Amino acid sequence: MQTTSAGSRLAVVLLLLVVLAGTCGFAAAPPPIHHMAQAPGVAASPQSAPKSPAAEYVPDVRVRLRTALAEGKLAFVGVGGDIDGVVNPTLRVREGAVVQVDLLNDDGIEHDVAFPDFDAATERVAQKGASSVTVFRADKPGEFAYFCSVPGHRPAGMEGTLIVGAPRPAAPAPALVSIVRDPADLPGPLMPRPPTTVRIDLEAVEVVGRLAEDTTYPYWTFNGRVPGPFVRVRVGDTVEVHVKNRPASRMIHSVDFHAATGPGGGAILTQVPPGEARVFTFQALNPGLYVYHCATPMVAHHVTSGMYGLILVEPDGGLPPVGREFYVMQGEVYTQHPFGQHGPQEFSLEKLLAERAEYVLFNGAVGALTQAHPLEARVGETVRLFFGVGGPNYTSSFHVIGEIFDRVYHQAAVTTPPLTDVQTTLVPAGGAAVLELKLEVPGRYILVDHALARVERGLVGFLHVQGPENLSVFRSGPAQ
Ligand SMILES: [Cu+2]
Repeated sequence: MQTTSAGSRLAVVLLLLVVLAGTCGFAAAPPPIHHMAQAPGVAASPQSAPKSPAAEYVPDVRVRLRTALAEGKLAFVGVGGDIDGVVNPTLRVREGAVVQVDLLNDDGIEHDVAFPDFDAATERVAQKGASSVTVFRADKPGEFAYFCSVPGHRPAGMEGTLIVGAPRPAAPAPALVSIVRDPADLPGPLMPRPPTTVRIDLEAVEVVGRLAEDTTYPYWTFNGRVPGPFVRVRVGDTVEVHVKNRPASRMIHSVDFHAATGPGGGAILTQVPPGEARVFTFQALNPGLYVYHCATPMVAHHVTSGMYGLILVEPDGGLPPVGREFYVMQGEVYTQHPFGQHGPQEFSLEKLLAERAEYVLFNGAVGALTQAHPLEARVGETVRLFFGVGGPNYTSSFHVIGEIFDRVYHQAAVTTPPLTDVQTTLVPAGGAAVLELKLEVPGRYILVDHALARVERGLVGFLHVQGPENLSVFRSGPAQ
């Protein structure tokens, strides 16, 4: 056991290094290290060579366990998902999955959790409330033990089974409503024209939608999606905003356009009870990219529920042409149960007021920009991201792993020359930025808030870039 433990710690250190390198974007293509250090005296099998989980960045499976002392016995107890509350839960993962295990010390006794068949273990943690994490690839099928490696704890009850193989045939999942806005769903640049009147229709839709795998949340939306529709007008245009509230709604809703000049941005004129409609009109005096959001008390509750979007007021002559444009917004969700809990989730006012989000999301749901709608582009294109933060509370340190923003219209000030060559840009709650990237190298780039703990709460997106390799810009191995 000692040799395994030493190997495991080395493995954890190596993993951390590799993961950190990948995180900060300075890692070249991962060197061919085995993903786990071998226990001393164990030869690496040739076919198990380069499979660094760091390349995955986001684990395929995340398991959370807490330690517990009950009736004189020690145990692990599952947290969230299918294993919530289960003592020494049986963990099932598919072969090849990158598995992250979070261990929370909940009894104040020193523990770890070890998966010796995968040379993986967490650090030992002794203080109640302390945590440790291990990551490994489940690279062989079968049934394996996991347990606490502190002497005496396994016989005292701290052990369970990890099954690696074909997933259990799942009961047919109920069709969950998606509220995700496709980031490619936005109108194109406006043709040159004199100022005109533009009509916008917003409908408040309260809908139980998919928040994460097997998890739902009572969203409040504009037009059924998060964020609401992307609105595009030209400076000088007159904007006529029609706000409808579905008869089935339980709440009053409204809209505050940051692009409007006038009290409340329209909020006072648009408080609309269920089944009714309101109209207000503003002239778009200032070019820029602006947030709009519901402004009915409690405003933060309406915003966290999904009621935000962006309006672009194009400057005279529009923005310079680019290959593709995308629409992405960041927001937080405050649920009573912790991140990862399956089933219907309910809102927590206490967590909202404490600004302790359980979920932090791009375009409304976990997986919105990784599974449902990754951004797709080609080498040689310049892409423009219209990025906004609905919030309601968190500022974003927005970053694309593996890329550099060639131009940043900081604070979405499109009438000021853009900053050039920026790694990470701050976008405040209720603010936006216009970001441009020239794509030189194919591969998968990762949209994050560089407050990276938020990745663990769902805040991650992919930008897939197809096209020929560009070895003079980026290559494995030495220069030639
Ligand atoms: Cu509302």
